[in-house]
Amino acid sequence: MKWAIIGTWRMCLEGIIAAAEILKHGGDSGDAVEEAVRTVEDYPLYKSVGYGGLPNENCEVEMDAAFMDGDTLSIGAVGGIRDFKNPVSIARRLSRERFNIFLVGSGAEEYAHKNGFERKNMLTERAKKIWEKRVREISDKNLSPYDGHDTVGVVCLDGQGHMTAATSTSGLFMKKRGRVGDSPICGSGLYVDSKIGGAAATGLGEDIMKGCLSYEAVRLMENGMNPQEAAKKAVCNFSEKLKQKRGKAGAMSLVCLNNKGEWGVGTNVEFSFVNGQEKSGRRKQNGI
Ligand code: SD4
Repeated sequence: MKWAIIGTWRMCLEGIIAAAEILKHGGDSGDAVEEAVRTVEDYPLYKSVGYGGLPNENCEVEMDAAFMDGDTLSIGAVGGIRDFKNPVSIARRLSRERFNIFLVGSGAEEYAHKNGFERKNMLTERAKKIWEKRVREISDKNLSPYDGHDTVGVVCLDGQGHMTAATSTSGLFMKKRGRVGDSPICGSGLYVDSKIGGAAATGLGEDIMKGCLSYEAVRLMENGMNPQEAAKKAVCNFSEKLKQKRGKAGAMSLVCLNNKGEWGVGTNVEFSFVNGQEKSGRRKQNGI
C-alpha cells in the first residue's frame, strides 16, 4: 500500500515534509499526522495555529485541536486550551481514553498538566502587537474583528492502510473567550474512517459546523465519489444551501484523501494546500 498525506494551507509544507519522512520509513499514520501538525504549531510566524497564534478579544491565545484514528474511530479533542505547547498531542492522548475525550478550558489544561505535557506561553510579542493594532483599528474604523484565520488540518494514509486526521488552530482572531470553532468537532473539522477516507476543514467554523462538512465529504466518498468530487460537492452544495437559507456563506475549504491515496480539495475561496505521496516521491504544493 502506498502512503499519502494532505494538509490545508501552504503553512503545512514543512510539517508534511517531516511527516513524509516518517511515512517513507514505514512509520505510522498517527505519528506522521501528529508530527505534521506539531511542526505548524511550533512555528512562531504562523498567526493562526499554536505558538504565535493570534489571541482572542482579551489578548489570550485559546487553542482548539483534535486527533482522529480511522481504524477505531477514536477521537480526542481540546477546546479553548491555553498555555500548552502542542494541543494536537494532548488531543491524541485524549483519543486513547474511553470517557472524557473532549475537554475544554481549565479542564483540558488540568488534564494536560497531569499527563506531563509541556507548558508554554503561546502569546508572542508579534501576536500581541497585531492584537493592539487591531484593537485600535476596530475602534477607529469600525472594522469587523473576525478575519485572519487559518486552521491546519491534515489527513494521512500510511503504508499499512491506517488513516488518521488532525487539526489545530487558535481560531478566529478576536473571538470571544470560550468560543470553540469547528476544528475540534468530530464530523465538522475532521473525520476519518480507514475503510473509506478522511477530510479536514478550514474556514469559518460557525458555518462549517452547520453542515458537518468533513463527515459529509467522507459520506460522499463512501457512496462512491472520488475525493475531488466529494470535497467539491460537500463545499459547493452546502455553500449554496447557506446562501439560500441565510443570504451568505462564510469561507469553507476541505482537503480529502481516500484509502487508496487519491486526494481532492473543495473551496469557496482562494485556498492553498500541500500533499505528499509515495508514488513519485514528489511533494506538490498547489494553489487553486
Ligand atoms: C475556526 N475553522 O475556529 C477555524 C478557523 C479556520 O481558516 O480554519 N480558519 O472557526
